[in-house]
Amino acid sequence: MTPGAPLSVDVHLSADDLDAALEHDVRTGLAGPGKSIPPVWFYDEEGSRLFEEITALPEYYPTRAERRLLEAHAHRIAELATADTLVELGAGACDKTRLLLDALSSLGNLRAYRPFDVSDEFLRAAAEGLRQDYADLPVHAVVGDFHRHLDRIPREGRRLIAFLGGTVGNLDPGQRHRFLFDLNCTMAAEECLLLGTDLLKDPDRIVAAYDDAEGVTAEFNRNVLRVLNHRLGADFEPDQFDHVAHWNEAERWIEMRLRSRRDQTVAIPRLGMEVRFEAGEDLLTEISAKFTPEQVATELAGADFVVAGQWGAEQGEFLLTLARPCC
Ligand code: AVJ
Repeated sequence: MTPGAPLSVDVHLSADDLDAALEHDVRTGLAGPGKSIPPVWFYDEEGSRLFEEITALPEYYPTRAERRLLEAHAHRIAELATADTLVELGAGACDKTRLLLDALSSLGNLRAYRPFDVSDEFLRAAAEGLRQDYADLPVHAVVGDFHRHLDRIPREGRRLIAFLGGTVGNLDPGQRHRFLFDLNCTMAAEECLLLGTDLLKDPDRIVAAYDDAEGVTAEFNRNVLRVLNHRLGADFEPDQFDHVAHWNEAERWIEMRLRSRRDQTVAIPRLGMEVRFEAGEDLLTEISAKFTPEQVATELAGADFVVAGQWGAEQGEFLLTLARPCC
């Protein structure tokens, strides 16, 4: 451990809580027809590594587009937010975090960084990485699930809460409303939310981003089956499922699916379950919604936020929106 400013980790989600959540998701998602599993289970060590690989693919534009927007506008965002604490929900992308930390610290305001994530190990690694360059910055990590523990994030300081990467698009409209509204309830009037969302564009480009030529996304998708094998003793054969990236035009979201190549039965002994798949039957593993700038503003307004700034609408690739609670 490097000496320097304090590092603390508050754990609101134990290994047992995670096991219980996985069990619940598998029982409700795999029992009947219309099978699905929430995307949070993609991200074991291998899944996180595959996601990092995805972000470097030529087809996967969102990460680069968001980084360019932060490079161009982080300073302005920091001026508008005048925050002394950066809270990051889903602390994945350290290089993007650094752009925000640098902008806040160049204004002389920065006092603390609070990454929030479901993975304890991941948070510790990210915090350690940052300490090389921000030796004096106190890091207070919080381990939790953003459907349940938003209210456990300490309210200390004047916070900028960043939710980047377009991850809010993995929630359906009802879940998004609830998430934004719950978040709003934890915020002081002068605090800001910085939200990253992928923009609606040519469906061919969107589909390519989720079905790359090298097949990295296909491996990322199948990896969720390996996670179920490791954690629940299931006997999924990942190569008996095809990767599908389907553009749902009506809902304006990408659906990632795993399509059974044949009739097969998968045993999940730890849950006493046997799951039957017919040939061609799909398991829905992720939705990733694409937005217009107006829609983002409308959804934020529906959760009692007002927009203080939007960046990226002209380029049409990706959007950053800064918002404040309105009352
Ligand atoms: C980081 C969750 C936003 O939805 O684009 C990448 C995850 N899935 N390729 C996304 C992902 C397939 C990504 N998020």
